[in-house]
Amino acid sequence: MKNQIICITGASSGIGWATAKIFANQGARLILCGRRKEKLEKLEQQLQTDCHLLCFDVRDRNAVFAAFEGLADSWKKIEVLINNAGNAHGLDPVQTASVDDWEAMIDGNVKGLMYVTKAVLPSMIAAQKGQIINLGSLAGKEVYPNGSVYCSSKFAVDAFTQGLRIDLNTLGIRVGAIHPGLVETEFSQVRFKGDKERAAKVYQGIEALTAEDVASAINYMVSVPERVAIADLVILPTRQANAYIQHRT
Ligand code: 8X3
Repeated sequence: MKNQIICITGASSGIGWATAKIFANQGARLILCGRRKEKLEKLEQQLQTDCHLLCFDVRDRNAVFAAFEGLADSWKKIEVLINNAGNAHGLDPVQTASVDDWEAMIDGNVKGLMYVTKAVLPSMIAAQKGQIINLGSLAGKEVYPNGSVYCSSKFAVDAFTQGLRIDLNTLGIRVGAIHPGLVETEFSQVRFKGDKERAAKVYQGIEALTAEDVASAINYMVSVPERVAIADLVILPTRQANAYIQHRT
């Protein structure tokens, strides 16, 4: 992994941040993408490795393509892409949910992930090697009440991952997705628009995964021999059986 160029979207918090740390500790060179420049700079200061910051919103198609086209030659050969950026907005039935929330999820989790993938692919295709890991979710495997559009966005990530693996099959590029269940990050605070109390309830009475748990599974997907492609990895807290059954005490 030493000196490999690894690009992480949504690097400024949660799973993205934890993943950046784990790769930095192994000497990877990191392209850290996020919306918040100050947060990215703060992260960069904590990492003892060569970093390049790209500040854009994955929903902004032109900004995404411009960011990757503008990379200096020394940063162009991205070997691993971690498509981590994405969020949940709201937890409401279709009939009362906000259309703005829907757009934020579809534009970011689905279209944004597709833009970044397409923008990064040319250098992997030229090298005839590379790896793309998409952050799916348990919500991309099971639909739960009030999650119709968030789940739709993650089902789309799952389908896109499968399609991408088919399309890139002759090119030596590994494609996989990781699907976490409950992870205690800013996820629920974003979903509930800053309502910390409501967010805290999501993790009450159950030991949720940490961002570091997911990051170490991503590290595993990247660290296996090149002949091995971890295609699909569901990771749950021990006390979560599926989207509905969680043992809380
Ligand atoms: C996060 C997992 O199950 O809360 O994507 O939707 S879940």
